[in-house]
Parts: sequence; C-alpha cells; structure tokens
Amino acid sequence: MVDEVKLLDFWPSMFGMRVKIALAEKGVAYEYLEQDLRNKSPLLLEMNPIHKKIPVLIHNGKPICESSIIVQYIDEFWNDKAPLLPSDPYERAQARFWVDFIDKKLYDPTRKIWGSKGEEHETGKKEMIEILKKLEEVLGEKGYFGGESLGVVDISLIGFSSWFYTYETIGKFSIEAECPKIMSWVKRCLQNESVSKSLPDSKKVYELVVEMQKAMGVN
Ligand code: GS8
Repeated sequence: MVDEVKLLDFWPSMFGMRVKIALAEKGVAYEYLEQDLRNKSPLLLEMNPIHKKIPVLIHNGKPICESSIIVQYIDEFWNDKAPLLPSDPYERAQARFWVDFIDKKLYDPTRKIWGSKGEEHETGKKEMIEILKKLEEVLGEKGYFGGESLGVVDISLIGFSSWFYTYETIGKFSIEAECPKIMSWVKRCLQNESVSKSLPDSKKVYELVVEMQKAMGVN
C-alpha cells in the first residue's frame, strides 16, 4: 500500500518545521496543506479537535498531533533509514528530556520579546539567552545534539533559528555574540538539505512579525 501523507501547517511555525525536516530526513513524500489559523478549516478542527493547532500529520486518514509526538511517530514508522532517536534506552530518555525542555522552556508563549516594551521585554530577552546558553552546554563539542548526525533534539530546536533574526532585530541583541556555538550549530544544520528546504526565509518571518506588531499597536 502506498502511504497517503498530508501535513496541516502554517509556514512560520517552528513546530511545523520539525515535521517537514523529519519527513525530508526519511524521504517521505507528502501533501502540504497550508492553514489559516484565524479561520480554521473544518479539516483542522476535525483532525485536531482537542488543541485545534497545527501541525497535524494525517497518515492514511489518521491524525497525529503535537510536533514532538509526530517526529517520534515518523521515526518509528519509517524506521528503515535516518534514525532520529538513539537506540540506547538511557540516551533515548535523555534526548526526550531535552526535546521536552525546548518545548517547555524555549517556547514560552508568555515570554515577551516582541509585542512588548520595557522591563518585560528585557526579561524575555535575558531568559531566551540563558536557555540557549544551557543548550550550548548540552551540545558541548558535538557536531549535533544527536552526535554525528541530526536527531530529535536538533530537529526540535533548529526551527527556532528562523526566528532568531526577528528576536535579534526587535530585541536589539546578537545571538551570535551571546551563543557562538549555537550559531555554528545552526550553520551546520543548514548544510543538510532536509533542514535548509524546511526553514522559511528569516526576513519573511520578520516582516510577518512587524505586521503583527502593527496590528497589535506595538512598534
Ligand atoms: C504547539 C503547536 C502550536 O503552538 C506542538 O505541535 O508542538 N505543542 C504544539 N501551533 C500554533 C501555531 S505555531 O505557534 C497554532 O496552531 N496555534 C493556533 C491557535 O492557538 O489557535
């Protein structure tokens, strides 16, 4: 049976990017269905009735939700190439721990880097740098979080890099200056076609955020 794979996504989403990278790593062809999050489609509401969020992977008609769960599903289903999780149970647990850390700490919708000013904004910036510095320690001297090649932790984190230009421009700071090892890691990841083809243009993300700030009355 030929697998029917569909991805419900919204292009600037770092969560959707994870799924695109995982599918590209495994060489899985799929249909991309861009979603309007201000006017959610009946398909999105049917496929993710609990959270009503993208990304959703629809595999042979069945939905899988939550990007980290989707990436691990992809790794388990298409297990013939490009393993994304380590085989050792302890290392698997560690990889899952850092994915969870990125989900809970780096992505904090209450953190204000844009859409805010003053103290709140400064705190948001400081927190983000601290988290990236912690991840830099975890990376250590390795090429990738997964060791020699891309793994689940790399895939969870790399999408955020397409937002770095926005954070830096609006926040007036340099991630390269604060976290040089993370930036070298970003460049290394981008040498993989699965990553470079899945990440949007950083300037396009910035333009979108500027538009959103205007709409919110912040500039
Ligand atoms: C987060 C997905 C998410 O926030 C995951 O898949 O990992 N934990 C989830 N999706 C957002 C767009 S990207 O910021 C979304 O779909 N938002 C629509 C809404 O909240 O109504």
